[in-house]
This record gives sequence, structure tokens and C-alpha cells, in this order.
Amino acid sequence: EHNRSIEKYFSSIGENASEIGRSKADIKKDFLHKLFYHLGRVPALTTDNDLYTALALTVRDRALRQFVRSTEQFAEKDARGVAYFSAEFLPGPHLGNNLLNLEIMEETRQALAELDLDLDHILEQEVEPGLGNGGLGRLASCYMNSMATLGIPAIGYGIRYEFGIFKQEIREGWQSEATDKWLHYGNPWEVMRPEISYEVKFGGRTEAGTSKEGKYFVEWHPESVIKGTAYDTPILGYQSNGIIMRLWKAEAVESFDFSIYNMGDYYRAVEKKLRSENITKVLYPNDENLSGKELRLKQQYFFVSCSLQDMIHLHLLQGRRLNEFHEKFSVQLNDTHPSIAVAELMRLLLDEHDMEWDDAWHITSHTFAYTNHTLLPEALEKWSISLLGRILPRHLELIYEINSRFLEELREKGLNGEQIARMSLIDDHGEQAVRMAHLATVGSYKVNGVSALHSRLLKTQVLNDFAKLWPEKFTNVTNGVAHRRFLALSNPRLASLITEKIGDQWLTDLTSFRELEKYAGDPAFQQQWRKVKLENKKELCKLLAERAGVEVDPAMLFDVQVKRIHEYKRQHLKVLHIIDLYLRIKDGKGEDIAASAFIFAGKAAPGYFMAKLIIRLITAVADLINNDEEVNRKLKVVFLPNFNVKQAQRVYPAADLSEQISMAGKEASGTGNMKFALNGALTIGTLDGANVEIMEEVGEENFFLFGQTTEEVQETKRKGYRPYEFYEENSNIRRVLDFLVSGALGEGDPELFRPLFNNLVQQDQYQLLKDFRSYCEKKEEVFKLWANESEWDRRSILNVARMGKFSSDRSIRDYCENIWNVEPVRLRD
Ligand code: GPK
Repeated sequence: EHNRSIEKYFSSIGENASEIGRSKADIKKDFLHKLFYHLGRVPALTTDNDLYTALALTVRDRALRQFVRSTEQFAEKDARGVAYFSAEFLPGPHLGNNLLNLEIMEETRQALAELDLDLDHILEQEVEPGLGNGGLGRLASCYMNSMATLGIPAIGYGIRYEFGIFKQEIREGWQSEATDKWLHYGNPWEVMRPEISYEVKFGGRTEAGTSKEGKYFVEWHPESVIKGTAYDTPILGYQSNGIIMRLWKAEAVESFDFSIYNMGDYYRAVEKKLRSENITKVLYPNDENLSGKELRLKQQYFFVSCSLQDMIHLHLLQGRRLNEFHEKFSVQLNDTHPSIAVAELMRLLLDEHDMEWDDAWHITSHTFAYTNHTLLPEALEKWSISLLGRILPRHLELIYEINSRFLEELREKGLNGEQIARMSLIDDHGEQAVRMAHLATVGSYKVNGVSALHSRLLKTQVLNDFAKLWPEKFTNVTNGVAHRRFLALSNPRLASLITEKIGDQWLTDLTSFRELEKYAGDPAFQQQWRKVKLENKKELCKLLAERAGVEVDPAMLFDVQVKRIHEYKRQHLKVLHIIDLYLRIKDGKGEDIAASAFIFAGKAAPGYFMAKLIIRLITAVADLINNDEEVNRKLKVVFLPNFNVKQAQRVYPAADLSEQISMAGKEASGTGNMKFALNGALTIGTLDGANVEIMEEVGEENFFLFGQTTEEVQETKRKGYRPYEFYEENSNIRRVLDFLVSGALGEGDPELFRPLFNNLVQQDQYQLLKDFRSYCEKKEEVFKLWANESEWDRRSILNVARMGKFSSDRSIRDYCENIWNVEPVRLRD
């Protein structure tokens, strides 16, 4: 039943702009209103968090208005929509970004100034939602911003973790982890939707039967049922549109019997409630490594089931028939984390909506598209049959059925037994397990990698059999970044300098940066460019002093590597080089070395020993160098703790050199590489992931390329790589490696870094020693160029000018065209 008065008011939200104004006076009035009436604060007792919350609520009203209007317009057009399924989102702080997208930054700043309040101080209060590990989660959030900007009818579905990625602290040089209590002060951005909730079943058994009409059916008698409730956060695009990120929180189902007579049962019921809520308690902190934990599987299934039920509900609510589901929705699977969705949609259609197998399979396999984000074998998800069968017995049956039909198809095509075993959804080596990448590939109508190189390797290696079978299924979408957050918002100095020169159309069309090329050689422009960078570096210096206790001279070359700590990303390659420089200076042979600040940041998975040891190595080298008067005017080393989106926004604008030094073939794309270059850093990098395309765009002459290619890496391995030979034959390498175990580092314990030493000398699976010389030589070129200020600036300007391709707006357009078949809806303002 519709309420006419409400409906009338609703439509006036669109027409009557004064309902929710954008002027300084409106913002000021609403802010005070929120402070007094929403938070109930008297001026004398107002805290910084109250001010932040009041402003956030003021802005959220405006964001929700955009979302409501966009939704109405999408509905009117009956447009095909996208559901982005992701176990991770890393939105970063919302407030500043929303002010930018609503174009009310200045009005807000002034409104607050009239109240003697400082916007920047208030922005600092926000605790960001760390609901992701790194690149994959951040990519999902960049895509949300671009989908909103382009007017794609989209929704992001995920998990409302109560505790996000741990907070990293450095204690005596080691990483230690603290719980991320991001909801402690409340979350003003979300709207809880108690009426939007679904039941999700777990465990138990299935029972097959035949109905009166002679129809075969299966009933699932679960062991437990958990309720998922929606929490919506508006995500704005630039200028007008808004979409939502819908995150599910697990709760006990209401039907729980709490009216229990005896104490024992009451406590049992309470325990059950607590167990239910466990599902969305905490994000698993393993990046590109499977946990294999039961709770993780439950998380994946829980959010996927809620989301699909929600979509079906919406679909039917709009009076549509289920057999056109795939015509109305495309579901993008962000890696295999949500890939159980293939079995779940089948279950919903077959068991809950009485559909026949062939119809259900047609819909399912035309609904999903799968993005692969890594080729690392240890990251390819597998769930053991015994675990899967225990938690999701019905899904295991369905997976078996999908598999037997698929294998039959392969047999008909004449594939041999070996090929068929390789492609099976079930891995028979050791403990039987379901290969989730195979399930996702079979159940999707498109599969994509995240850079040209990665997509090629996906087709020729990891999913080669599938690519041969269904060549047209495979495609590439090179990653991109939200340039509004990572340039307009986080680097306002550079943004205004650029806008002064070429206007502001770049905010919605990054390719217009090309116009900067003609100023690259202009000495006056170069000087302004340099000044911006210097100011940004001064600001980063404050952060480094505050958070890492290291004083850095902003005139130094800021050589930065920030990303998750992983052996394949080779942070230790950079460390080996730093030790080499240190030893050279100690030898009195350091004249040609540019004064450099080597900055690192990134989290290590709590159970990843080598990654943690690499952090310890960085802090040990930092202690040694920063406290040595002979070298510390020339070199500084800093490990900035707790890298997150907020810090990233301060780091990228201040970098001179971007380190993208993974072993070729291992980094699927990288996105930090794009953020650095967009902010004017030059890149030293291997031909890996999107580095290849970055170099293509900016020109080889403006990129410090080193190391082996993917093919060379594979050739080295094939021939039997013996890193010990490099240790023996290259005196530089030997000197640096021996230094690791000399007792000069750490607490004087020569055994501290022995595991690293041994690993490099004996295995070195990421071929650091093989690439070491080439890396060092490239660094000499870097130092030489650094001495030539205007040439460095010219290349920096050219890098920025040629970054147009790497906006996530372009990536989303690619998804629309190649995968989703969705048209942007031009929205009226
Ligand atoms: C890939 F497989 C995974 C994963 O579990 N987590 C993650 O962050 C990253 N990634 C890749 O390592 C990056 O190369 C890539 O740019 C990013 O995903 C986004 O595609």
C-alpha cells in the first residue's frame, strides 16, 4: 500500500532543491541541527567525534538523496543492472570523498569556518572501514565510484565485518596486530535495513522425494539457520549519481526460543545466538593465500545467499518472471570468494522456485561473470569435499551434478582422460576438493583477468584447457583507479595546478590529461610542478616523524614501496639494494648516490612468517642506517606502520619513485603502480601486470625498466635455477647476503635473518638474485636523472599526462561493453 503524501514528498526531493540545500548557509544550519538534535550535544561537551558525526550525517542526507533519485531513474528506465559480489571492500574515508563528489567541499569548509571549526581537522577524525586486505578490496571500491559516476544501475554486495583488517603496530621492530574496532564510535554512513533480511541455512542433510505430480525434488533439512540483515552505505559518483553498497550482518533468527524455562537451555540459546553472529565478526587477513577455515566458507556462502535472495526478491517485486533473471542482472564475481553463488543460484531456482535443471542452468550460466585476480597457486581457492559436504550438503550435490554434466560434455567433445581430470571441478589429488576457479569458470559466461599480461597468462596457463574449449568466454579488463579519490581529493595542490592549465574536464575524462604534454618542457610549469611535490613531501615528513619517529629531509629522493608484504612482491630486493648502498658509503664510494629516503609500508598476513621477517629486516636496516651519522645524511629508511587508504592518500602524492618490482608473471595487475604515476612519480619496475601497459602509455624512455620478462623467468626456472651460483660468483651479492647474517642487524643476533638468507641462497623462488644486478644498474640511472631536475620533472609531467587509460572509469566502460552489456543511464540532475 502506497502512502500518497509520502510519494508526493519523494518526488519533490528531486524537484525542490531547497529541501536539502548545497549552500554554505544550508550546510551550516543542517550541521548544527544534527549536532543538537541528532546527537543531543550541548556546546561545552562537544567532542571532535561529535563534530565529525554531525557533519557526516549532514553529508549522508545529501548522499542518500542522490541514491534515491538515481534508483528512481534506473527503475523508470527498466535498465539492466549489475551486482558486484565481493567479500572485500576498502572504501577509504567517506567524508572527504562525498564532499568532493557532491561538489560542496568549499561551501562546507566555509560553513565550518564561520563556526570556528576546521574542516581538515574534522576529516582527520574518520576511522575508515577496513573491510578488505589490499588491492582486490580497493579495486572493488574504485569500481563502485566509477559505476556511480557513469550511471550504471549497480549494487555492491558484501560482508559487514565487525572487525576489519587488523591494525598494524610495530613493536621492537616486529609487526604486531591489534583488533580494528572501526564501529566503536558508530558508523554514520550506513543505514540499517531491519526489514531487508534473509535466512541462510547451514549443515544438516538433504532428502530426495517425488511429489504427487511425479516431480523429483530435494529438501534440505539444515542443522542451523542464520539471519542476514542489510546495511546500506551510499556510494557517490562524481556530480550526481549514487549507488549503494549493501553489506550483510549475521544474526540469530528471531524464532529462537528465548522464553525458556530452565537456565541451562537459556544459556544454550544465548550461545547459539553468539555463534550466529560470529559469521560476520572478522575479516580473514590472508591476502592471496587460502585460509581453508570453516568460518571463511560460511562467510562466503552467507553473503552470497543473502545477496541472491535479495536480487530474486527485487526481481519478483518488480513483477518480472524468474526466467528472465539473467536478462535483468549481471553478477560480477570478484575472484572466487563468492563463487559458491553458482551452486546457490541453482539451488534457489531448482529447490525454492521449482525450476527444471536446464532452465536453471541456462539462467545461472548467463548471469555470472568471473574476474580472476591471481595466478599464484597458493591463492587458488579449494574447499575440501568433507568440509563442503558438512556445511553445504545440498551445494555439494549440485556441484557433483554440474560436474558430471560438464565432464560428459567434454567426453562428447572427445577430450582424453587426462584433460578431463585436469578440468574437473573436483581435484582428486590427496584430499578431494572442489576447485572454485573451475566452478566459477564453468558457471560464468565471461572470465577476465585484470591486465593484458595476466589475462594472457590466465588463458595460456592456469585456465588453458578452458580457454581452448571456450575461447570466446575469455577476455581482459585492465584495472583502473578512482582518479577522483587518488588525485582530486588526495593531491589538491597538483589537481589545482593541472586544472589551472587545462581546465577541469579531467574529473570525468582522464584522457584529457594529454593536454599537459605540451607543458612538459616548460621551465615555469616544471617549477610549479616541483613546488607542489615538495609541499606534499613536507606533509608526508610530518606523518613519518609522528608515526615512525624518523626525521626525513623533504629534499631527498622519496623512493617508495607500499603494498602488502609478500615474497613475490620482493620488498627484500629493495632492502638488499639499500644494504649495498650502505656498504658503498661505508667504503667511501658513495659519491654518485642520490640522497634518498626509502619508504616502506604494508601489512603482512599474521601467519606468514617470511613476510613478517621482511618487516623485521626493514626496521633493522632502518635502525642501523638512521642512527649512523656517516650515512644518515645520505640515506634514510622508514617503515610507516598501518598502511591503509587514509595513509595511502598521503603517500602517493609525495613519492618521487614508485617501486613495482615483483617477479614477472606474478603480479596480476597492481593498482598502486597507477596511483603513483598519476601523482607524478616515475616508476622503476619489471614487465609485470599492468606495468607493461603503463610503460606502453608513458613511453619506455620515461620508465625505469629492469629484470627478466615472464618468459625469461620461466626459462630460468626450466633450466634449473641455482641461486647459490650468484652468491658465489657475484661479490656484491655475497657481501650483501653475508651482511644479513653478520650480526650487524637486529639485536646483534646473526641467526635472526638466517631463514631469509637460506631461502635466497637455496631456493629464491622469486629470483631476486637473478634480477639483482639489473635492478642496481637501473638505480644508478635513477640517481643520475635525479641530479637533472628539469629532465626529471619533464618525465614526471609526461607520466601524468599519459595516465588517461588508468582511470577506473575506463575499466568500468570496458566491463559494460565486453561483459555486462549494460548501458550507462544518463541521469537528470
Ligand atoms: C589478488 F588474488 C588476489 C587477492 O587475493 N588479493 C589481492 O589483492 C590483487 N589481489 C592482485 O595481487 C593485484 O595484482 C591486483 O592489482 C589486485 O588484486 C586487483 O585486481
